[in-house]
Amino acid sequence: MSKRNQTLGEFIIENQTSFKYTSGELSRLLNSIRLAAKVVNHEVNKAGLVDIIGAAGDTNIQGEDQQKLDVYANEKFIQTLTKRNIVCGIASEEEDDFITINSQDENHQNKYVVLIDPLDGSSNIDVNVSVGTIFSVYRRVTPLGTPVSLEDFLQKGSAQVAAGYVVYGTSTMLVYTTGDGVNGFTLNPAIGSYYLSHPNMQFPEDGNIYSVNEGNYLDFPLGIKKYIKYCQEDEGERPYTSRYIGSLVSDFHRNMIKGGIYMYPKSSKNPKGKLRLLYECNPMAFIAEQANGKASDGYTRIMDIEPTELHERVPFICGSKNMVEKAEEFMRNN
Ligand code: AHM
Ligand code: MG
Repeated sequence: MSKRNQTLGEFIIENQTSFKYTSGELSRLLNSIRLAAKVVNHEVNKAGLVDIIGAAGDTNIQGEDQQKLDVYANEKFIQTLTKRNIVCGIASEEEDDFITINSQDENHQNKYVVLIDPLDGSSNIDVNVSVGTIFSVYRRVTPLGTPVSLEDFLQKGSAQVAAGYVVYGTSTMLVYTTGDGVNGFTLNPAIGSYYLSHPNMQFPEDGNIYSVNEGNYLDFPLGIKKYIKYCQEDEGERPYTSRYIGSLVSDFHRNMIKGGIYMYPKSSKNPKGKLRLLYECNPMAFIAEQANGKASDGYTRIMDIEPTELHERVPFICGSKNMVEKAEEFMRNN
């Protein structure tokens, strides 16, 4: 049962028995994410103070400039997750290939794989706008005792056992699900503890916010164009409000609290969509569904898509159920 004034550590321990694989390992895994997020948070907050902002001069596999904090966050999450004998492999948006983890003595006995976008929306750092971390956890499908393999990572979103995000915003929050609802915890920076601040988070069924990069409008599929026009029509609750931060975690977080829809459709610039199925869309879809929302590529439930490669991209429509269904209706009919 969720209680206010409960720390994340207490909540994880109290709720670990409601998780269907009750070995305590998942709790330890969430604890390590909580710790790494605190370290990254500290660094993100210093971004304006120290000479850490700006590109590191490296380009990730997606051909995008990496920011220094991307590199830092990537290292911190990987280090923290590697040390604890829980995770057998990590795939990161910032790494070309997955990382195999095996300590000398445990002979590939770890059960979980983690997929992570260590610092999403990092182009916002230089201008002091919120960024986030997104993570997704699966049980491996290959036998214990063997090295982790690609198929352990290429699982459908519906097989996720946990997912969450951290938003480094006006306050820092960690929001996660283990398939039993969604809870949000706010970091008290003076003490360094996260407190349960948003128990049982739910998307309102309907909303009046739409979030999309309208600069790409001319390239959008007809169904999306017509849905955007529908959002702008003067009828009933409409026109809706347009809000786009350009930081998925922040746009999602606002929409979950206030009711809204986020869209990143395909366009000629991003013919398959921009967002990554494994690091961004699946974890957000799991959280959305656990919070009574919906996530789709316009036609198919995100979590039903069979992944074929680690860095795969998909169109993404996510948010309040009725709004996503309306957008899907426009996609089907156009
Ligand atoms: P990133 O992982 O390189 O940071 O890209 C993902 C981000 C999302 O957070 C955000 O919603 C989207 O890219 C914004 O893209 P655009 O600037 O094309 O609107
Ligand atoms: Mg990202």
